[in-house]
Amino acid sequence: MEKELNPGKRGDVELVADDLDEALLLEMFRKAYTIRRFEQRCVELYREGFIRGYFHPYLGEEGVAVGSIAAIGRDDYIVSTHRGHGHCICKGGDLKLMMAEIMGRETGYCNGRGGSMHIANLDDHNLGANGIVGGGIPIATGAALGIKIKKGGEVVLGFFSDGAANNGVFGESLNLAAIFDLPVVFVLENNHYAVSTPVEYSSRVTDLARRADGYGMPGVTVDGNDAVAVYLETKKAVSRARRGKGPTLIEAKTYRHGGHHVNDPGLYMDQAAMARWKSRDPVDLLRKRLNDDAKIREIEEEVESELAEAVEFAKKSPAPSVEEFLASIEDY
Ligand SMILES: Cc1ncc(C[n+]2csc(CCOP(=O)(O)OP(=O)(O)O)c2C)c(N)n1
Repeated sequence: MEKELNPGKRGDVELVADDLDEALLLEMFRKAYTIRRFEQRCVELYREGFIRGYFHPYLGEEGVAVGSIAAIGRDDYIVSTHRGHGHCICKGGDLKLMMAEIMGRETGYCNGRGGSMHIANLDDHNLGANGIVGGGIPIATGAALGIKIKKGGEVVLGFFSDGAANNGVFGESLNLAAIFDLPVVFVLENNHYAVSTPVEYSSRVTDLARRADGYGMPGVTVDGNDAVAVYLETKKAVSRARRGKGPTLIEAKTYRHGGHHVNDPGLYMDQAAMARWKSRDPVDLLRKRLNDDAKIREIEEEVESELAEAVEFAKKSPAPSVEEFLASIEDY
């Protein structure tokens, strides 16, 4: 298991925000800032015609990926969603390979054939994003079942959103995970909309963590814009999973900064709610927790140059060839 950033502060003693050391907070800030800038740059590249197909920004939701993935180690697994760039970056994704994949280039994570919604990276134990809404929930459960059968010590974080929580696989997966005490944490990113359908319309119970009761597992609602709050809750759930006590459902409440995908102006969104959530921007909240302005500037500059390199790399990379594509189909 990789060295923890907060050694000695685990176990049965409950962590509080003040226990977090500066190195961990700086790392969280770096990740949040990277997701923010990576996606802002992708939106520009989309408008310039370098990215085609769908692109679902995670802008505004960064606190969930940053906080939850900081609470697991390199050997632990994640399963992502169609809005998955943040998860991928936090699990160690290489910006060059991500950018190349999103631009459909041969050098990308899936040789440019998966695009934005299908980035997977087994080296980082990232079991992949998924264009099927809810499709990742049983994958996370299956991975946790595999770990249990092999008597491994890893845990799985399974990400999905409020719309996905209304799919049938949600019930089947949570029930199975509960009865077998599987080492999985279900991270429900409640961004309040499934495309244009508000959660108040699709569910009578809008605190979706309450659904955990029906499956016999802890359910907790957390402020998804506060990466530290997400980290602390995930740490508890991960510790429980590692002790063989089974799954937890964490509902992280958050809000998209715009429409469902890059071409959706999101006119149906509640603008007052949007302004409230934006006033508690996840990247700014992390920045405010840090005291070292010089270090913050240094991180921002490093991220900017890493991002510029990634864009350059992707732009210079070739598109996949038709011959190779056809050969790869024959390999199946
Ligand atoms: C099984 C399935 N049904 C429908 C769709 C079309 N679709 C794509 S995204 C989406 C909304 C998903 O909402 P939610 O789970 O809340 O995720 P969010 O986009 O809010 O992150 C839908 C219905 C799909 N991709 N897969």
